[in-house]
Amino acid sequence: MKSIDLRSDTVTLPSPEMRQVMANAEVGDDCYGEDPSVNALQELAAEVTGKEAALYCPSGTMCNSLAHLTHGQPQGEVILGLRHHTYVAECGSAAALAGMSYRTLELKPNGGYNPGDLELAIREVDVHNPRSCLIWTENTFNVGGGVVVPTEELRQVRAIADKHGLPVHMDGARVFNAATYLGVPVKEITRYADSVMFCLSKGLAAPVGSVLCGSREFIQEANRKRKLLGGAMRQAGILAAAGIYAIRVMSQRLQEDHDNARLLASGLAEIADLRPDPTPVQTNMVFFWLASRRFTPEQFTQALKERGVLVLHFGEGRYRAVTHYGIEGSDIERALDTFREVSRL
Ligand code: TLP
Repeated sequence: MKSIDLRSDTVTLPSPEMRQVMANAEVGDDCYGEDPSVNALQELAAEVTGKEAALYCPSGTMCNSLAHLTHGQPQGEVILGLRHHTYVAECGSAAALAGMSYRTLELKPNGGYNPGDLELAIREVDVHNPRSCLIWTENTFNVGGGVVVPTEELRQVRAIADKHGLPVHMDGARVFNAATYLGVPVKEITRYADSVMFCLSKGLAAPVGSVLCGSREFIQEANRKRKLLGGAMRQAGILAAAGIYAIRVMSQRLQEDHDNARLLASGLAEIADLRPDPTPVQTNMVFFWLASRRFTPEQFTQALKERGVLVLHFGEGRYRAVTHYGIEGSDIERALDTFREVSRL
């Protein structure tokens, strides 16, 4: 029986067509800038995000680390949300790698900052203070429920950043989901940030990789840091070719994932013991709570797993199910049957 893996959209497998494109990719040594497929991916990523240049990296975490390293400096400070992925799930990279401290703020449910908090978080220039170096945004906002940060919020952040001469980075791991939800081109969202990273290996279903985009100067410097981190690859075009296919083809099917997520959320809402997050589902993520104390999180996820459904426990009795390529409407129906069965145990 097919297992229905809803733990993340990172579990997607390449389609037969994507594998074909990879097999036929033209390659070269990317450290000499000679891999035509990597170059083509970087040009496409820059065009899609409306930036001058782009850099292909092994992971989203590395792209975000490069943003910390390139915008930041030792004794600097990055301003970010308490529940932003780079703070909660990237091993403290700004501190560990870039020598910076974190100024964390509570975010609004829509993933935006309270403008007053943001202004106050920016340090005065004083010998005692860390230097404010960077304002972070994340879109879609993962832990916030996969919500799309409203454009007005991004505009406000941009205005405050400009007032204080600070750069803005967008962790756009799932910015194609945000663009699908809003029905706008990706560049309409990324225009409010100086740099943006997006992941090819999540909803876009490529096996590996993320892209960091920004000004030519920024990317040139980030390229040096990528070398430092050991992220410079050689015949990476085999992977980059999958990335091009992901952007061109796989980005067109994300609405299907969003529809499936809504179907799942409305089914879960009917099941006793389960409480969906109050924020309505916008993209491909469904968060819910287990109200009953009959199961520990381990018992609950195990009972589902034994019946072929995988979800992720996000801590404190909150769970996440993510829809993605490979999950069909019929899988959602089967997953709901399984949730009903487990809730009757
Ligand atoms: N997120 C993964 C896990 O780390 C939880 C997931 O399954 O959602 N930014 C955001 C917003 C992310 O959600 C992730 C990965 C990353 C960055 C890091 O990307 P990778 O995994 O490519 O390093």
